[in-house]
This record gives sequence, structure tokens and C-alpha cells, in this order.
Amino acid sequence: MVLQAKGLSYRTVDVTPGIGQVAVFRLSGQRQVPVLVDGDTVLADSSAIARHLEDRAPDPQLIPSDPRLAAQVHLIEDWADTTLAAAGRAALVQAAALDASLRVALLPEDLPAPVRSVMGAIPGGWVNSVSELVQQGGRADLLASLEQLDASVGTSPWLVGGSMSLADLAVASQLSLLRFPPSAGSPLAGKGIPGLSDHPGLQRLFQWRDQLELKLMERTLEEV
Ligand SMILES: N[C@@H](CCC(=O)N[C@@H](CS)C(=O)NCC(=O)O)C(=O)O
Repeated sequence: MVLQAKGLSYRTVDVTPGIGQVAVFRLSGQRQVPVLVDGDTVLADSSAIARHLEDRAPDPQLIPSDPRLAAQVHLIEDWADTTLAAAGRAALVQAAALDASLRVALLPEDLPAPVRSVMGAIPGGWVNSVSELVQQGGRADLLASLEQLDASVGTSPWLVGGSMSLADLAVASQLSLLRFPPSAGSPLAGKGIPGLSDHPGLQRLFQWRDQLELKLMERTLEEV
């Protein structure tokens, strides 16, 4: 999203969990995505990548110069990358345990068809008792934070200050775990975590995310 916001050209390489992470480790010395390769520079961690891109392409500025606004952006970005990311992942695992079609849609595309069909055939709910234990308590906190964000985007399209910042991008990207954006394509687009993606108190927030994604796509098209 930062690359799009700054109108930089890039190529994405999807990584298959497990086997594909060997190459990620060889490249970056750690196994997680995202990894940015910019000439001779190889960077892991979305926050480090965002800061590198801010130096490389200062326009539009995504980290404000004003220290007060910069602190707010930093805190929201950190919350999105840690608390929101973990809560989103836990909620998605729980939803996938219950919904066979979601489970299959989330599998890597290059997985052989027989493996995909086995995953789809596992009866819904088999891991539910475990994931429910993990979930208890966490969901209420997540919902409360998301409702606050929904109220915020109801008054201004930018979470911090008067223009787009890294805070907007960090939150919007993690919301995609809760309800898949149009860019996820079929069969994931519009699907999401029951109880969150269809929650009446969160609809402005998901619309805001979809609109932000549209704005970024328009910027990419302008560059082409
Ligand atoms: N703090 C890192 C977290 C990255 C992260 O959690 N990546 C996940 C996917 S979103 C991953 O690669 N998981 C595979 C693994 O941990 O083995 C960041 O913000 O970039």
C-alpha cells in the first residue's frame, strides 16, 4: 500500500508458507513476509520498509513532520501491526475452522487439488473448541477498538492530521483479515469474519478501507 501511495513501480512475489520461506530466509535472514528488495537493499518488517520508502520517495509524506502527529502515527501503526494483526489472525483462523469454503480459498494457489479437497472435507467446527478458548475476551476488546475507528473515519477520512498517513495504511491493511477487500478477487472478496465483517457498527470502517484501496489503485493506474 505504501508503494502504491507513493506511485512507485514494483513487482510482488507470493510466498508459499513453509517451502517458500526457505528462499525468504536466504534472501533476508528471517522467514517472514513482507520483504522489500530495492536494488542492493533487502529489508524485512513492514515498519522498516515503510520508513525506507518514506526516505526514498518523500511525496506524498506518510510520516508527518510535526512530532505530535508523528507520534500518533507511530502509535497507531504499531498497534495495527501487533494487537490488531494478532486479533485479526486469531479471528480468521476461527472463521476458517468453521467455514470449509473460506479454508480452501485461503490455501496457496499452487497446492495440488487433492490436498485442497481434503482441507475442504474436514468437518467445520473440529478445531472450534480450541480456537474458542483462544478467542474468549479478545473479541470484545477488538470490537471496541474497531468501533472507535469506525467513529473516527465517520468524521474524517484520515486517522491522524489532515492527510493520508502510515496510520491509515497500517490499519486498512490489517482490516483485510477481517473482511477481504475487492482486490482479493473471487472467491474471497467480501467474505469475512462472521460477527465482525457484517457488524452494523463497523460498516463505515470497511467502506473506508475499500475507498482507500480504490484511491491507491487509481494512483497506480495514473503512473502506468
Ligand atoms: N512485524 C512484521 C510481521 C510480519 C508477519 O507477521 N508476517 C507473517 C505474514 S503477515 C508471516 O510471514 N508469517 C509466517 C511466519 O511467521 O512463519 C511486519 O510488520 O512486517
